[in-house]
Amino acid sequence: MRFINAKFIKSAEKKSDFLIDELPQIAVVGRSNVGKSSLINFLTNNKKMAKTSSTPGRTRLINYFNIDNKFYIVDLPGYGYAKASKKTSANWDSVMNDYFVDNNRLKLVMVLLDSRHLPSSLDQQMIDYLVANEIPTVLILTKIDKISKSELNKNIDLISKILRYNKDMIIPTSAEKKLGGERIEKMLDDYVAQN
Ligand SMILES: Nc1nc2c(ncn2[C@@H]2O[C@H](COP(=O)(O)OP(=O)(O)O)[C@@H](O)[C@H]2O)c(=O)[nH]1
Ligand SMILES: [Mg+2]
Repeated sequence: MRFINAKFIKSAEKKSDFLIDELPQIAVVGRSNVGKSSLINFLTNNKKMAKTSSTPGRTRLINYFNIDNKFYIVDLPGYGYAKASKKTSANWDSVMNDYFVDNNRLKLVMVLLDSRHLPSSLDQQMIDYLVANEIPTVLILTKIDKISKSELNKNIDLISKILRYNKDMIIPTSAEKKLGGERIEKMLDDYVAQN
């Protein structure tokens, strides 16, 4: 791993807590339980960096991780948690909207999708929203250790067609088996360097 020094900086619950400084930000989104925290732990090579949980929906905060004093990885609250109340969902929408709109520090959003499944309507909505707001995105497929190579290739084809993403913007990963990290790092380096 080429990310040497990763550090948790802070959590934010609302707009007034947001971290704004000169460093670029790369955000991570996806439904609850897709593997956001595990991916961050994998990329930072620290099992405790972002809390992973088998109880979905518990991470309701925006968490900022400083990577080598070059950029932040921003772990955003997961969507689609069935047991979340209406009030919680409405609050989620408004905090996410606050985060995404007019955020000139935000350079890229990694949208995580479970490699075993086709994108849900919530995934589609998330992507449509980001595209409408002209925010660059890449798709990160998680948990590829749970499917065969041929199923994975089939799903990459389908996801590429359904969501209309070029395959070089779809990165298959496994936090469990530590696969795909180098491709992500290279891409993040490029985004941070260009912007
Ligand atoms: N087999 C496997 N399990 C994973 C992988 N990534 C995450 N998980 C599991 O999926 C569950 C949810 O992961 P978590 O990172 O907490 O998801 P989050 O809610 O999106 O932050 C946990 O039980 C993880 O251990 C992976 O690459 N492979
Ligand atoms: Mg999490």
